[in-house]
Amino acid sequence: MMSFYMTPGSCSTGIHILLEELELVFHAHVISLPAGDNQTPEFLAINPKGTIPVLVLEDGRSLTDFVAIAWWLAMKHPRYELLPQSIEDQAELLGVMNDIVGNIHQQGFTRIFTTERYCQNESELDEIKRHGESLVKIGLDRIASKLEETDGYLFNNFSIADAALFYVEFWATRSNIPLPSACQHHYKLMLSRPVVKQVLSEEGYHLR
Ligand SMILES: N[C@@H](CCC(=O)N[C@@H](CS)C(=O)NCC(=O)O)C(=O)O
Repeated sequence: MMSFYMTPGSCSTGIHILLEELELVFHAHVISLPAGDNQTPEFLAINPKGTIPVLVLEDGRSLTDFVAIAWWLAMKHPRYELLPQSIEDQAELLGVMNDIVGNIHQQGFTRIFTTERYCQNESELDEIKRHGESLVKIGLDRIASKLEETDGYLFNNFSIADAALFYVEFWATRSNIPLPSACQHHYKLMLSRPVVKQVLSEEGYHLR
């Protein structure tokens, strides 16, 4: 069986959604980031970068990083059509996912959630948080422009990119960062998917 290393309410929620959309059977290992579970020798042997999500395949190989895991899941299960048809659209999708994970998450939200990592001294905390919020807003506006060209989901039909967008929208709503209206619509559309509600509930979030 595959093993999935995850933290409730983190970026791994997006991969959790994809695993459930694909109706896959896996063993879930909860990693507590505040407790430092991601820095233990056991975890670093699985992912030397010390990050979640990680998907360990049945042959023992570890897949790390959101975009790589999501892409592997989609390619491995083509029947579920989690990628757009043309390779040009697929390439564009990878660019959008890199923007979400690389910029909105790793440049923006990390400054909000782990502000101390960016500080030389405490007086900089507020400024760094505000910088993070501004990067998140700019990034979400960029994604909203893409959403305005389509019919709800980023590439018309539900794809792996929507799972990435969902987790940053989820974080934005919980951090009181307003979503642009196209993202609000996308967020509601995602919440209307039974799997998304189920995953949030399994991870301890009961949204009404
Ligand atoms: N490049 C990784 C980064 C993922 C990431 O930053 N995950 C966070 C949780 S949302 C994490 O593991 N943080 C632990 C740390 O940075 O120490 C990916 O794309 O999956």
